[in-house]
This record gives sequence, structure tokens and C-alpha cells, in this order.
Amino acid sequence: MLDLKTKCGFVLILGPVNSGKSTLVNVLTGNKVSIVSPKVHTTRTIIKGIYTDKINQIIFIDTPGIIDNPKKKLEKSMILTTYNSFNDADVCLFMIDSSISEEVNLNYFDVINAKINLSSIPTYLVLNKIDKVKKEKLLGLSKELNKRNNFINTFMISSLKSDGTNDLLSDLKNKIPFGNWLFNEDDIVDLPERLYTAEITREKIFNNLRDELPYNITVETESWVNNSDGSIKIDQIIYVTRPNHKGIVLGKSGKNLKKIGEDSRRDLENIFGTKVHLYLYVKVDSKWNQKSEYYKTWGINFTKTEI
Ligand SMILES: Nc1nc2c(ncn2[C@@H]2O[C@H](COP(=O)(O)OP(=O)(O)OP(=O)(O)O)[C@@H](O)[C@H]2O)c(=O)[nH]1
Ligand SMILES: [Mg+2]
Repeated sequence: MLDLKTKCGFVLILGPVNSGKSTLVNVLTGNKVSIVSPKVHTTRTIIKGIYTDKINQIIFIDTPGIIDNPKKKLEKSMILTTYNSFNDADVCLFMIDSSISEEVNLNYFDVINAKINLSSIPTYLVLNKIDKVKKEKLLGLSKELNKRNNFINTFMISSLKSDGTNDLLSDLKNKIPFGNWLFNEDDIVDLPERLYTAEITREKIFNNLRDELPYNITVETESWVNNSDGSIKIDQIIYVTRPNHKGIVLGKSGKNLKKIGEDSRRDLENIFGTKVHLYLYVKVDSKWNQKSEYYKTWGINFTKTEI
């Protein structure tokens, strides 16, 4: 039976790469749900972060960022996944990095709006990174984008500094429909634990290794054991595509891998509130990014990549 005392809705966060979508999901849910890095295309699939208070349950759908001209198969599949998720949402946040050029942002809007009609569901315009931008620029950008689409509201925020994010959350609570909750009140992320922990390690790879290398890497949780003393033992494999990449991931005397492991373990211990024994192994598999199993675990459609 429909419960009119509770509300429940899906809020999709959509936008160009690096605009701060995952940072916003983490701020709004108050949890580390989705990984963040200064590099583009950090998020590879749909991650659902759950916010619950006494009345409202909002499922924030974080998506892989859009790029103008995707070439690689992984990029195309990721972007297609984003577009396909649009119809699952009650509300959409079109989120951009307001600190980059207005021309680039308007182009992003045109690219995205050509694929999905942003006015077909209630869509907010969210200008992020206002900590780096002058007010006049923000107002100009907001005006131009509002000319192009009938946004139901515009928010200017800094996800990094949690500035304006509470107002956005309050507004969203008014927009989501009445309905029964879909998750338990203490659920924070709708992603299997093994994938979630692999994501945490992938974030450390993005943040510790330079340039293009992280794009050629994936992480798999191979085993997970809950020990009787409450601690968790996790074995993960870091797949690289070339033998020389293995050396770079390891670093001199294993220095890089040690740092990645320490950073990841620290995060995992905070998240799970218990001691974590994390063991990382590096393996070469030149074809990991062409295997359908990989895409399947991530809920990405491998066979269809026409955008
Ligand atoms: N100055 C500033 N930096 C921000 C803000 N929000 C996010 N960032 C930074 O922007 C970078 C990208 O953030 P993400 O949250 O990973 O961006 P994303 O949109 O999820 O990126 P993809 O997953 O690659 O599409 C990170 O270095 C963040 O710390 C903000 O409000 N201000
Ligand atoms: Mg992201």
C-alpha cells in the first residue's frame, strides 16, 4: 500500500566529466559513496547513494561524466549507461563546473540535450565550484543556460565546501513523490560490497598515479573474509594492460603499491568501522577492458556502444 507518511525518489546527477557530481553525492548523503579524483572519468558506472531522514528517502544516482567525443569502447559504454539512466529519475540535476569556460559549458549542454530531452523530467541547473568563480560570471552562465532550457530551479553551490548544498537538499525533498522507501534506513550505497571496496582502491590509484595510467587499470576484489575477531581480510587484484605498467604501479621497492594499499585500508577501516587487512596484487591482463564479464559486473552494456 502506498504510504503517504513517507517520500521516496530518484535524483539523477548528470553532467560533463569532472564537474563534481560524485563529490556532491558524497556531501548530500553524508557518506563516502562514490569515488572522487581530479582526473576526468573517475566514475565508471551508475552508483546509487542513499539519503534517508525521518520522512524522505532520496536515491542519488551518480553517473559517469559526459565527454564531447568519446572514442574508446569503455568511454562509449559509460556514457551510454548515463543516458540510459535518465528515464529512471524523478528529478535530474544538470551539474556543471562553473569555473571552466562558458563556451565549453554551453557546448556540453547542447551535446547532452541533443541525446536526452532535459525538459522531459523536472531538471535543476546546478552550477558547481562557485568557490573558484566570480559572481558576474555565474549570473551570465545561469542566464545563458536558462535561455536554452526550462530548468525548474537554479542552484549555485560549492560541493567541496558544502556551500549551498543543504538548500539544494531541502528543495529536493519537496520535489520527490510520496511513496514507500526502497532501502533500509541505514543503507548508504546500492553496490555490492566487493565492488564498492574495489572502487575505494581504484580511487587511490587515480590519486596516486599520474597521467593516463589509471584509465588502463581496474580493480577486482578476489576474496573477502569476515574474521571471528570482527576484522575483515580483503584480497584485491589490480589489473594493468601492459607489463611496464605493473612496474609503475609497484613503484621503486613497491613504494607506490604500499601507499595505495595504506590509503585504501585507512578509508575502508573508516567506512566499515573495523580493522581491515588489505592485500593487493598486480596482474597483467592486456584485455581486461574488452571482456564482457568486466562490463557485466558493472551493469554496463558491452555489446551496444552506439551513442
Ligand atoms: N574547487 C572545487 N573543487 C571541486 C568542487 N567539487 C568537486 N571538486 C573537485 O573536482 C574534482 C572532480 O570531482 P568529482 O566529484 O570526481 O567529479 P565528477 O563529476 O564525479 O567526475 P567524473 O566521475 O570524472 O565525471 C575533484 O578534484 C574534486 O575535489 C567544488 O565545489 N569546488
Ligand atoms: Mg564521478
